[in-house]
Amino acid sequence: MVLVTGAFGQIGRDFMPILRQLFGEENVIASDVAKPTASKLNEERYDYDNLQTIELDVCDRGALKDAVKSFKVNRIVHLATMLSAVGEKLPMKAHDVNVQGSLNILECAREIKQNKAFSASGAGTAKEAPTVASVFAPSSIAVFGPSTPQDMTPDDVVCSPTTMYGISKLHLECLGNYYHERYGIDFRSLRFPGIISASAPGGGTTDYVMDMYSEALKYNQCTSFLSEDIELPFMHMEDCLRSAIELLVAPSESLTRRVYNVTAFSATPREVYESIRKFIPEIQVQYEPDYREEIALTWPNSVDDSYARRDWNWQHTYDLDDITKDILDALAAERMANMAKFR
Ligand code: VAH
Repeated sequence: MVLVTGAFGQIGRDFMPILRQLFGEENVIASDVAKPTASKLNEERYDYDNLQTIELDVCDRGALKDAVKSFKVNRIVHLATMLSAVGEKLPMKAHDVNVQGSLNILECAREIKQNKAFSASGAGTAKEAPTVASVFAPSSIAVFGPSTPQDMTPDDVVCSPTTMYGISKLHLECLGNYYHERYGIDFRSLRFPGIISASAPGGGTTDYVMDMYSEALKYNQCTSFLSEDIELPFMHMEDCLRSAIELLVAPSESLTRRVYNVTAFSATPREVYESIRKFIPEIQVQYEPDYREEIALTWPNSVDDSYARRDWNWQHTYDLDDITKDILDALAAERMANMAKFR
């Protein structure tokens, strides 16, 4: 059984159908700190049927262990996290969820593996020992800090993050490597750039792009909370999910590391504006930097993901204009569907 934490978050909601297809609908259980209501599931058009869902707080190790045991979990996709901007507003909460939560997840993975070894030795009473646990948990380019080279930042470089989110993701990476080396846990992680998807819940610094798209469509004008020349790496949600699956199923012997940089392209708010203008020519833009600019300035302008492209043949497919067209079309279709509902 595959346990997904944060299943109703930005990545989780789009990842669930793919994981159910890969592992079998009956072998994936969706968990989140609060189950979405039926109306939210319907309203947000989650295309899941007969989905097993449980309410699970990753900060509650006892509840996690109970869930792992009762559902015979043998693989964990750990997506529960608090993003950068909200993490700077609530740093202690972000530490609980991102740091304590990740430790709890890896401890569960260690016990799964221990039980398997215990029952395989015949000494235990466990009848059906789960297979070897493996954990996929996203990291982020937020692990890099202002002292890291900001152009084509490599995988192996000094990471001195200056946000609670970045600190917690660096902790996840170090802990994942520790549990891999010491306990043999098959931990895999990707340092995601800004992920652009129509389902962005907000709370991220890179979500300025989604704000620009949705405002452009509604008002023919948009505002960026970052200055026009702040360059950051990005990828489309579909590239994000495909990279996660490709790493999840990559043969272990092809991997030269547990954590990989991945990206598709880099862009500035001005380039996002110019891309929108190709589809909405009359669009106007304002740049109103806020506290999130300080966060963005500590991150790379671009990252080098050549190890991912070499070890497991990573290739991105969406560039900026592809994303702009895809998201504007998706938002326009959503508006039409909502208008039809109220006719
Ligand atoms: C955030 N979308 O903005 C996330 C991401 C690189 C940024 O991790 O917090």
